[in-house]
Amino acid sequence: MTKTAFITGISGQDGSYLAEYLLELGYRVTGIIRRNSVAENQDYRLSKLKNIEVTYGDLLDSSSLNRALIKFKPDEIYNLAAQSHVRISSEIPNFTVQVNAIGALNLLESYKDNCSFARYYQASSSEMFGQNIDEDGFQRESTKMNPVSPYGCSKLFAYNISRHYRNAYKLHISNGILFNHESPRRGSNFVTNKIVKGALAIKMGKLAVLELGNLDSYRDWGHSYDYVRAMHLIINANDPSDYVVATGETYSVRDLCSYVFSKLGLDYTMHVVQKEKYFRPEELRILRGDSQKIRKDLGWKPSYTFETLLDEMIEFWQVNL
Ligand code: F7E
Repeated sequence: MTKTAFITGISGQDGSYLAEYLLELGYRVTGIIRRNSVAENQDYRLSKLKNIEVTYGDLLDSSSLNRALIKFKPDEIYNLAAQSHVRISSEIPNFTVQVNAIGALNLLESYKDNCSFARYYQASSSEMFGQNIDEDGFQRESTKMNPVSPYGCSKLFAYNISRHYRNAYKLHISNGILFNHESPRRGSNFVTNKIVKGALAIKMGKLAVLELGNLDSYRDWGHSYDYVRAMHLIINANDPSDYVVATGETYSVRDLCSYVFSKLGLDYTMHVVQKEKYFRPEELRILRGDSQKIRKDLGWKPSYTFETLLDEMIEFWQVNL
């Protein structure tokens, strides 16, 4: 029988990859999109997907969530919607917490009341770990969480309340603790796409210098396509649980600049300047995930490396910039 998936954040990077992947698997794919004053911005990542059903809705509008879940009767619910930019979360902390924390609670309530037969996936984040790192240099499911941004704090609330609903109401609710994941569909104000587009603009003579923030933070970067496959494995596991999804490799922003600029025959040290405005009030220094649990239990592994991810992004923007 055809399964129905319901995705919040369906018009985002992960939502659009997940929608595509589930359509390929034969799912009926549904979701909510927020009203945006510029209509073209609402669903440009979905423009090639013909068979999805979306309705207007918002995590902060419980009535819209109730209506959508009653209408679509999903078997699987993926909560991917969020204010997902960490630095910007310090500029709009209240909004970030409303959407990411209270919004997650609203969706859990609507799910519990209207379709508790479904399975539920909460998009949790490695930002929840903050500076904590185990002695071997990795973060894993058991690592203590101590977030250092409004974004990280809001995600930690959503993570904990999801676990509480799982235990209290015996619901099939799982968290994916996803480390950074990128693609050509990444927003241009996240560092990977900003560097790729910036380096290409410099190469074409359209930009003089690229302004960045901290070049010495380390991140574990994977590809969004690999990570939405992980979401689907997690929601379909026999028992609900929480899983780290990561490559296990870590690189600095400086390494990222060096790779991308040299691919274009440029020396990044000649073109990159650091600007105070792109630094965070409290920087998370290093992320490196141990994803043994999902690899062993669910057979997941990433298909992209740091290099193939960036090569794909460079090739995409070479054609589309
Ligand atoms: O920053 C540094 C910045 O904004 C990565 C989100 O998906 O992953 C993402 O959060 C690093 C940070 O991602 C600039 O300080 C330097 O150390 O690409 P980002 P993020 O903050 O790690 C986690 C797992 C999530 O859950 C989030 O939703 O790059 N950096 N210069 C810069 N970052 C930006 N954005 N812009 C710069 O100019």
